[in-house]
Amino acid sequence: MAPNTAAGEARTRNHQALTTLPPVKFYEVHQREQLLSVHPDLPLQRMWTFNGTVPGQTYVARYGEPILVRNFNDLPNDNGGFGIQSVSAHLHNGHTPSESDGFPCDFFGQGKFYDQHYPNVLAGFASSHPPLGDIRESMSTLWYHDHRVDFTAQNVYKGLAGFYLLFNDFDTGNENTGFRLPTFPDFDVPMIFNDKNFDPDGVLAFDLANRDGILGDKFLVNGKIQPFFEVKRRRYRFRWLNGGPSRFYRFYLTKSNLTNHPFWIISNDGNLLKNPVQTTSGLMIAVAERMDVIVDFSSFAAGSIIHLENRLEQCDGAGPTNNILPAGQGNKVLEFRVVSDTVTDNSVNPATNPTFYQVPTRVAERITRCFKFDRENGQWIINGKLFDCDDVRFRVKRNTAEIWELEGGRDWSHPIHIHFEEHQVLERNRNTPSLIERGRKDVIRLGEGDDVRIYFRFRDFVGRYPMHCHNTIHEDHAMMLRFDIDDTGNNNEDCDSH
Ligand SMILES: [Cu+2]
Repeated sequence: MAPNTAAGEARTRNHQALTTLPPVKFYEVHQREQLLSVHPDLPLQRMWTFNGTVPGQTYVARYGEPILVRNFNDLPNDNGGFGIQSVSAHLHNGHTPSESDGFPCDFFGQGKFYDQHYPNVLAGFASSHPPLGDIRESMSTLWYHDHRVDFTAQNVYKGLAGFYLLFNDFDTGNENTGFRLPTFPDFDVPMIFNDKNFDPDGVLAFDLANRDGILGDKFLVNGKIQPFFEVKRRRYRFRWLNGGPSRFYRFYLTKSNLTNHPFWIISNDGNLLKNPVQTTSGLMIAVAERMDVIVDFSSFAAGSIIHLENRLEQCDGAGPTNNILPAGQGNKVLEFRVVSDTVTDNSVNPATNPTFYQVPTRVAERITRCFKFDRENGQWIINGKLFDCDDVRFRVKRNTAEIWELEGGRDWSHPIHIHFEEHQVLERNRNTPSLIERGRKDVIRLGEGDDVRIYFRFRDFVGRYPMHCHNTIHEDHAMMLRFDIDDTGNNNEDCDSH
């Protein structure tokens, strides 16, 4: 399906699957400036939005129901000091044909629009597991954000991000059916975390000279600075997303007596784990990672206050120090206030060890490729090179499996995101990964000198996709590469080539 350039469409490549997976819902989205409050004590901020809100509208999507989003660029001429008025919206980590994926170089300017087709199909639907795919590869919590090459950090910092939730017959959004996870939206609440800086006049500020990573001193949840949230005495599902730009979090639920309230992790990067994993020692979230958790407030009396607290020390863009601050001395990002309503709770109790999805079995890989993430002359490189839109670093043969070995540099941490398919973490520093990391993921955390082996398949669609650091400052300076999926493949960047 060709682009409608006469009408102002900026898409340059044909839709791969619009006729085979026709959309059943249509959305019109206007990316535009909107004056929004981040805190009652600060002036209204000139945020860049999807349809007027930060975060942008939450998509409630279902497997088997393709949608089409028509994205208009209505951004203003005056950028207020940072941000660029051309955009490419990426759905992270949809199984999306390349031309709709929001490839960083598919950006388009003011007055244009771009049609993005989200098929909402399981990976493998047209290859390994026809016709519907493998239910174990279901995603739940996705997000979308601007991905404009060289300007992603600025544009997302200005507000261009939102949630995209995918449901199916098991993860239904209703606690009386399927896996019986807490009902959306009353007890299933997406939360995006950002840290930002404001100038002495209280206006949102972005340091254009910083190439290491921007740390903010104000902590925002869903676009508000350190808000409160009233909860009932029951279980909730929270979908925690680190929206960046650069900080790593380790979240604890701190009670007023400074002890921890344990909670359950059920999903990593939108992939439900095999079983819930309880934590009493917090939960680390790198930029772009999503962690779905179950928190049970039923043991608290009405009037109780619990803080969501980031206790991970981080002093600069290099990454966290890995010191854990004492309870009560971290960043109190959000205040939960328990209210007295008695409510029924039909959601599954994670302590009963329900089973969600097993990790699919592997097939033999065609090739192992190696990638080293490093720093050179104040820029960020992968295997010695900066990002270039036209440089196809390697070609993946469609419907084959690959192993990638990712190696971190000295002194720096990088959350690495690979578009399109989820990977399985086989080894981290030659050890079996933790229970939380053992599922499927799309962001891999590279701590100082870490090396990880990941496995994935590349199925169904062809075209260009990126791998990049999701510390968006690193990404923009230019820790990213382009790979293409086609029906031939090549062996570039294999482990023997460098
Ligand atoms: Cu990085």
